[in-house]
Amino acid sequence: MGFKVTSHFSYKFRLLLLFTLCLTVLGWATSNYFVDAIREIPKAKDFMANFNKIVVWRKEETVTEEASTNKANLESCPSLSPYLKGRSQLIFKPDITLEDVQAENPSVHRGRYHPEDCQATQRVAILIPHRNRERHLLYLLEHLHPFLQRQQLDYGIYVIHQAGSKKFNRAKLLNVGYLEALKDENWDCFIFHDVDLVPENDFNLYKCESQPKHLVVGRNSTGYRLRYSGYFGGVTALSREQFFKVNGFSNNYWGWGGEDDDLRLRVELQRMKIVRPLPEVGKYTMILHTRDRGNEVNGDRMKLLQQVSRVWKTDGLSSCSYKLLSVDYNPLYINLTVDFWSDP
Ligand code: UDH
Ligand code: MN
Repeated sequence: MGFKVTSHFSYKFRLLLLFTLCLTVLGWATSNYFVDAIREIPKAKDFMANFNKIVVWRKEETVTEEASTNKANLESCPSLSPYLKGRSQLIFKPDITLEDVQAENPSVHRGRYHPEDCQATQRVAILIPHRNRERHLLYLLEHLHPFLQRQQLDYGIYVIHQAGSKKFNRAKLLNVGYLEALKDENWDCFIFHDVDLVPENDFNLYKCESQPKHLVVGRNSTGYRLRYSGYFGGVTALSREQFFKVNGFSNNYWGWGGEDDDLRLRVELQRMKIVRPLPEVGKYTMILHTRDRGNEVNGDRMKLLQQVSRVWKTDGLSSCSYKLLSVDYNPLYINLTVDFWSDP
């Protein structure tokens, strides 16, 4: 019995000893591990912080990815926008400011807009040659922004401002507008737009067709009749390819007149045919003005018009040299200021 108890005790004792030994070893091993782990905590903290950032970034990426796939997946806008109103009587408020126009067009940023609910069928750049017509520009922006949004266009408005007070060159400014706007976006269509012509009917679509389009069928100042047969001035729409094909405008028309007829001849030389909207649709209000200083009638224009077929290939986009003084992304338009008189 005594032996049994002793042997039983010693067995239990040995078991306890073994157990304690195991615990000690385990304790020592894990304490080492925890010390290491604690030493690693700052790193771990950093890692977690970065991990969270990565997670956040991933989330943002997914959102933007979704937005862009959504944009890609958006259905095309209908060929005729449901927001069109038809002809409207234009009112030019004398006390309106650029800030008012900005407030009325909250979806326009840096001169650009695109519809949110559908994919526009064309990306359209509106090019406006400009000098010293701030009031006209304000009225045009006031009417054109809502007009273009009603047409569900993906568009940008460029104002090409001629620096200095020497002879004005509308055509060359428009060439600059085309070349510079293409650095922002691969625009499908270009609208060459006088600053003082405001469209009255939003069925006059600011889009390009398979042929160059003349949009000013009539204006209030001419009793809404075409100024003369073949007139191709005021507001025209040519696709990127059509304008490139004719080598753009001539750069050699200084002062008023002829550059628009020159463009018509270039178009005809390429066997393209000018199209126009119906008279009821192609109606414009011209803001009345007198002739500007620096834009006197160009006495050379008839002579220049006689040599179009000979010079069009070498005079145009391919030879347009200019000095770009500034590019400003204003809220309602992109302003390019250009100097033609100093070296580029
Ligand atoms: N332009 C300017 N500043 C100028 C000259 C011309 O911004 O100093 C631009 C502007 O976009 C204008 C376009 O060039 O709309 C065409 O010039 P314009 O409006 O002077 O040409 P338009 O044929 O008139 O309309 C010519 C003079 C009319 C005198 C009428 C007197 N009864
Ligand atoms: Mn005018």
